[in-house]
Amino acid sequence: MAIERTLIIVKPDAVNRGLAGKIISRFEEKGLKIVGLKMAWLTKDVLAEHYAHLKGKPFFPGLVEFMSSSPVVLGVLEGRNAVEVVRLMCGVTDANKAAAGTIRGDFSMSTSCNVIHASDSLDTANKEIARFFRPDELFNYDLNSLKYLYAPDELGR
Ligand code: IDP
Ligand code: MG
Repeated sequence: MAIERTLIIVKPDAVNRGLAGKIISRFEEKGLKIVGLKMAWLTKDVLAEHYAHLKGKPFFPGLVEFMSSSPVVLGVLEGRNAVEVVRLMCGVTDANKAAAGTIRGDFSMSTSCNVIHASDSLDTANKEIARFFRPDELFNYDLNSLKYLYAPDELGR
């Protein structure tokens, strides 16, 4: 399993409920490296692109309205198998069905206002990172804890 990067968005419900720090902490505690982090107010245009796979669904207009209702926090997380690890940490889309211990399972009861977005595949992650972050907003640096996070043979680079 290679070192991957994935995109997260702390959604408006989480920002407004004061959960942004707590949610980002979970990823740090897990051992994921933050290589990009910023706040932005997403436009309806970029959201239509980001949620293009849902265009035509009855909840689509409400989703775009919700996601553009306040600033969000965007992050790029790096780690071994990061795309799958972060999705597992978030839990399933319908937060009522998300397992306790996952972010959605612990912080939301909604299918729509489910506190966090995470890329669903490596291909999607690459596209989403490029959608929201310029190259100079992403950082390559050594995490001092790296040698305690993985065994030497697990580091594929
Ligand atoms: P994901 O966020 O778990 O990847 P997607 O199917 O990609 O789920 O949907 C994107 C977002 O659209 C969800 O996180 C949620 O905010 C919203 N959404 C998805 N399905 C529904 C629904 O059935 N009703 C209302 N909102 C939904
Ligand atoms: Mg999705």
